[in-house]
Amino acid sequence: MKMIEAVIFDMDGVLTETSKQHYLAWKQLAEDLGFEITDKINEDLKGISRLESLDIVLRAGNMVDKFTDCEKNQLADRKNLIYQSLIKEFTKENLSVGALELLIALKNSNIKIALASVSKNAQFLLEAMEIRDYFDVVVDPSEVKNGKPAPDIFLMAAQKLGVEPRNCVGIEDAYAGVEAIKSAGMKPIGIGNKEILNNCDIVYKNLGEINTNFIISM
Ligand code: B16
Ligand code: MG
Repeated sequence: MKMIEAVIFDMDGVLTETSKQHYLAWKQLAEDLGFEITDKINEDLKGISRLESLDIVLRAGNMVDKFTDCEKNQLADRKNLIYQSLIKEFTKENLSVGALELLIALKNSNIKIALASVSKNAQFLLEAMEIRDYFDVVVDPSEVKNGKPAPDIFLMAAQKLGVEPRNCVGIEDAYAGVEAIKSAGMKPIGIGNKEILNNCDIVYKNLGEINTNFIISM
């Protein structure tokens, strides 16, 4: 029987806790537009692309039809500038608990590693947190047609790695991300809250709880 050959990671909420900074940036943008968002919206934004997230935020302020596509792009750029100012001093200290140890253990077990983040800031974070060299493949989200929950980004990662999807494990913090992993025919591991990630059988609080031998035998 073939065992797991590759692990495909999500970035935000898995390798680092940037969902907080994404939320704070959206909150700031909403305030600039004259409305409030609460952290209840946070789960809906996880794993969702920048422009799709903007629509979710604008809907919360009943403003979704108030802007042209060009204006929406400008608003998304504004949010991104706020987000980038919040992550500009990130270092390896901002890696999630157990992230570095898991990457090292996977490398030592000859498991391939890829990144399947829809964030256009993921490359910056890989470099800033000094983990780029662990990744055999980093998918460029601008090459991917359909965002999560579509399987596209995970399938592209597997294809670039040269590994069959059924021999891949995907690790995600977002409900939409777990759906993407499952639709890709891969095995999902959730990071976060079991009640929120109720579409995933295996959910850990953080990467530090994951045993590499368990992954290999999945
Ligand atoms: P950016 P992931 C996702 O990253 C975030 O979860 C989501 O909140 C964000 O809107 C999206 O990236 C796009 O990010 O605006 O930086 O391109 O979870 O797929 O690593
Ligand atoms: Mg995520």
